[in-house]
Amino acid sequence: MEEARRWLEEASRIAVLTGAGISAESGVPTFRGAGGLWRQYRPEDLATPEAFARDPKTVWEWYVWRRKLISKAQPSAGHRALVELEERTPQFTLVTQNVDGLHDRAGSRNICKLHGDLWVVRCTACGRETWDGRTSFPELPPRCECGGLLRPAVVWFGEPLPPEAWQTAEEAMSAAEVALIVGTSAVVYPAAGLIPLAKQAGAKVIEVNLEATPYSGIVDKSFRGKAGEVLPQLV
Ligand code: BJW
Ligand code: ZN
Repeated sequence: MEEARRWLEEASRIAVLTGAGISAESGVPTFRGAGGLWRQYRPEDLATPEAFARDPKTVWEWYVWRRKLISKAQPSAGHRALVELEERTPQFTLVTQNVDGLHDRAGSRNICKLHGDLWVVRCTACGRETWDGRTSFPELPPRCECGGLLRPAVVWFGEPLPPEAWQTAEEAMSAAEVALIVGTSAVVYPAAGLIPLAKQAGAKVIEVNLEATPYSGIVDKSFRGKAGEVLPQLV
């Protein structure tokens, strides 16, 4: 712990990668593991363009359920510790796979959203993107002014990541002296590939997770614990 604390204190370039685990203590269910199911569906079966094409109403019902839940949730001690780390670090990039907006609400600034944003909708016909904070809709699926179906502006399986966000993430991870990986199962690519990328580029890699991940063996320090408990100790 002491050594990892010192790495974070002395580094002037830090990149962080977060996943659903950092929001678990805010009461937002993770995708995999206990509590990952919604009704009888697995997230992997809902977070696809095929599921949306087949049954947009059910996919939207899942997103509306999550919107309601997240709108009532508060950022956790883990989110807040990353704000503090950002404030004292000259070059800091927070790369997140999360779409919940809790890093924004905690006060993080330099956020790179790899999988989009739950609070943004995109028209499947005209492509227009707008911020949309509603937690209930008069009809599902909701429609754009142009008449087209709206979808959440998130990245589903089989879809490309936003190229600009991906480039920023790769650059930040390759340039980092310390990479901090928090609350991700590290099984979804290309995001998980940022971990070996940082390591190969020479960063000290610190992992914080309740459980072991496929990369626990290659990182420099692996802390098994809750983000909301470990991060405040590290920062
Ligand atoms: C705690 C905690 C606490 C709990 N404290 N810790 C290479 C190999 C194999 C497959 C592929 C590959 N490259 C691409 C693929 C295919 C696919 C993929 O990765 N599949 C694998 C699953 C096999 N990837 C894609 O399809 C990606 N696109 C792509 O590759 O495009 C290529 C392309 C190019 C050009 C044209 C077209 C295509 C897209 C991936 C999109 C992922 N989308 C989702 C949904 C987002 C929207 C939404 O939220 O609704 O993103 S899926 C879901 O998984 C979500 C998450 O961001 C993502 C990662 O999950 P995460 O965050 O790691 O959460 P969990 O639940 O898995 O883990 C939580 C962790 O927290 C656990 O480890 C716990 O222990 C821990 N934890 N409480 C600390 N308190
Ligand atoms: Zn439209």
